[in-house]
Amino acid sequence: MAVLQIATRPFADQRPGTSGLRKKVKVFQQPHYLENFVQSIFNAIPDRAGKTLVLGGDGRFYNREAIQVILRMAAGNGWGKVIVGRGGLFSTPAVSTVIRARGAHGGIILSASHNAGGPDQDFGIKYNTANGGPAPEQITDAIWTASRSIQGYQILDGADVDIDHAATFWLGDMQIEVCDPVAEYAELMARIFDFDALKQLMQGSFRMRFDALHAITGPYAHEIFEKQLGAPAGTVVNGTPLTDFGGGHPDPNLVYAKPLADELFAENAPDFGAASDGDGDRNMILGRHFFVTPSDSLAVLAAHATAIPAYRQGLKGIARSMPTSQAADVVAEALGIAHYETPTGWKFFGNLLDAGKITFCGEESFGTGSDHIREKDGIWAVLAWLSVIAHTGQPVAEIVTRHWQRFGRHYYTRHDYENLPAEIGEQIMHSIAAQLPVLPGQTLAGREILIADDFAYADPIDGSVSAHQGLRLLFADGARLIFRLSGTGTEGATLRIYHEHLEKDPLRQHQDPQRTLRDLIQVGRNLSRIETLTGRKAPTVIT
Ligand code: VG1
Ligand code: CO
Repeated sequence: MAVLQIATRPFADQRPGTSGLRKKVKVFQQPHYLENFVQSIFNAIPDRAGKTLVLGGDGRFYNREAIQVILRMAAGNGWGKVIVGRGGLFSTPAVSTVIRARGAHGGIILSASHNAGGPDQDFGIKYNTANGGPAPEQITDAIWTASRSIQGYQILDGADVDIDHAATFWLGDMQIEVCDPVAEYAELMARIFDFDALKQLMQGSFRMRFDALHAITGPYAHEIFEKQLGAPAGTVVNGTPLTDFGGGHPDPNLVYAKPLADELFAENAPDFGAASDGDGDRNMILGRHFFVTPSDSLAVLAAHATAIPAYRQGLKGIARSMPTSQAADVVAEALGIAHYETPTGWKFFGNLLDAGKITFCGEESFGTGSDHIREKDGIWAVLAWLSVIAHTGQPVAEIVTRHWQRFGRHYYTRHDYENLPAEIGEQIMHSIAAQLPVLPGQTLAGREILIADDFAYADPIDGSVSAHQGLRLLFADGARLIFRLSGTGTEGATLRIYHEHLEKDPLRQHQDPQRTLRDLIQVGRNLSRIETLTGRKAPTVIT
């Protein structure tokens, strides 16, 4: 089979964001668009010859077509072998697992995560390196640079291959292994957790519901929760991946996973509810009549980590992204272990995990994970919670309430203003940035501002510096107010405003966060001038 050299021209908009390149499907369907980006990835990995690549996606619209193109391009670019999930499917955590287990050189994940799917919705592509984690900024920058000067790409001249049956075969000089996307991941989970203890929990009166939101975690959840742990059939709902996720947003929060939330807040609710996102790396945890914020979830899991066999020796350290609440820091201090604050995006945890500085890490955006792989991991978080429940014998609400009594409650909320005109988003950030020098010392809503800055991160392992990672106001009483623009959207700009306030008094730990934080919320609205500039009276999404 011949390798074709196809001439092309650069597209100006192939800069990877917080997590890969995300665009409308229609953008990816332009002639050469997908090929240009894939070739740019390959060009940024000059030592790929003869190496193994892992490939799969969350099953969204355009997944299957893209897989075939990437297989032919991998064969045309000298890769030795591609391991592809059956049906072209792999969750993000499973790709990370397989890269590590097989010693692969890297992986390509096709997903726009929690963004909607379908012909008029979003598609995405991200590259993970040999440690199983998202490519660090040096590599995403190299991909972007390559995309701006690309003149051609190499692709094998051939027909589509069968990706629907587990088998190993050749495509030109490259081997393709079509494998079960679930098996290796499920084996890893069984090594981390005490499946016998979890089976016992499922055999009692405990009832759980897992909503896969018609996205990738369905097959993983059916296998692990129902088949291996023995939860009754029907525990997993919306468990078949659909190309358009059933028309919804596969985003596990109270807004987009409303049916699950409604069920958990109804009379006779199950004991436990959880959901994951499009590509399976996010998680939402609910108890009966109780929502666990992702920031609290990280802190609670850290406090109870030794209940899980893989972490019985204790944690080395904990990291959280900057906008995530400081709840995990308090636990780290109590445990006498280090804690780190990184920019938003899982790629910034990679070096800390590889260097053995941290065991757990998390983000406020429903992301929790550990050093078992190099991605956040939705199913892992659910198994971790089930382990804590099995170990303590307490309901979710009690576990969290006791945690607050001991460590204080970090009231937390994020307000998103989606789909703003891009210039307005920039204008808001610039004008807040311009005020930063004069804010320290001022008192807003009765709180004194200690520090106001533009967050920059110096990676403690490789010394690389990432600037402009969010504008922060740190108050004397420990409260924080943070402004960022999203790096994952495909339309306009999304302004995220993060609010946090620590309450140590147990008698005041049971209020509505929107009420407790309303003064900070008002300061955020005033400083951003969101209403004046956009007319928006309320955020699009509150989490
Ligand atoms: C968002 C979240 C961030 C997360 C990223 C990818 O990014 O805020 O915490 O790492 O999505 O998650 P942004 O730039 O839009 O705020 V996923 O599940 O899309 O891989
Ligand atoms: Co995701």
